[in-house]
Amino acid sequence: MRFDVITLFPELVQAVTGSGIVGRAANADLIDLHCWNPRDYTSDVHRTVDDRPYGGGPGMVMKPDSLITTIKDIRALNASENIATKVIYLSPQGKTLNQVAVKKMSAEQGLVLLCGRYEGVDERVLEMEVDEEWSLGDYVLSGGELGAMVLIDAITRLLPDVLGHKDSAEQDSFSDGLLDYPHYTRPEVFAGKEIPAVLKSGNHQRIAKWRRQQALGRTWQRRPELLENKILDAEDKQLLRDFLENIREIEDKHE
Ligand code: 9D3
Repeated sequence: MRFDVITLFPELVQAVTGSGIVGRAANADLIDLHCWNPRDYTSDVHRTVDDRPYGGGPGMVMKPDSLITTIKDIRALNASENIATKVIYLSPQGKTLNQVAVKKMSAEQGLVLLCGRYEGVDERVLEMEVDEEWSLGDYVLSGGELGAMVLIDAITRLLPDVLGHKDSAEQDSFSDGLLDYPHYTRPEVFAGKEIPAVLKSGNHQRIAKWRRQQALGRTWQRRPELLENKILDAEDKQLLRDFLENIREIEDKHE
């Protein structure tokens, strides 16, 4: 998969390939990350990429000309290599990113990730060249670079051959819309706290059921909206009922 990132801070974005799973994927040529600095597409001596907003107000806006030229250059290069291209703008006005959207993006051949700085990008660039607009969530960042890095990370780990099949992306809790179950490792007793006995039972069916029950119960407690559109089979329903009955017993004991 090819990522072309348009950014005033290429060294920041390149850091995503510096370590971990994305680093390994880049070294194995499973992904190809290129950064494009719109400053290199300016023609004035000051290499100006921003200007004051029409209508007044605070802050600056990214000028359209160098951004359009950059995108056209990327499109031409991708076309010459028969790479289909989708252009994504990271912005607070976009839909909030989720795993379903990430999964769809992972099927693309090439993604152009446009990162804004200042107050954002001249709206005509979005009308002319942008296919999708995505946000990380409802809080204020200083630019789109972290969004691009988040996308590169989340997409890369879904690509064929990036993860070993053992901890494959299929096993991720979010791929079936539930939160994860709790994890434990040695020592068996830490600060006086024991691990759940079932995890030492050696009964893999019981362990799998317990984990499923924990995933269902924690999702119900912490992110109930995730269960709203989810169809639970009879076994899941019973596991959740038992989980809820259990916490009620524990709550009663504390009264
Ligand atoms: C304080 C500036 N705000 C005025 C009301 C608007 C604003 C402009 C530009 C807020 C943030 C930004 C820069 N943010 C991004 O480019 C961005 C972002 C974000 O801020 N939050 C969540 N996801 C994203 S993706 C890109």
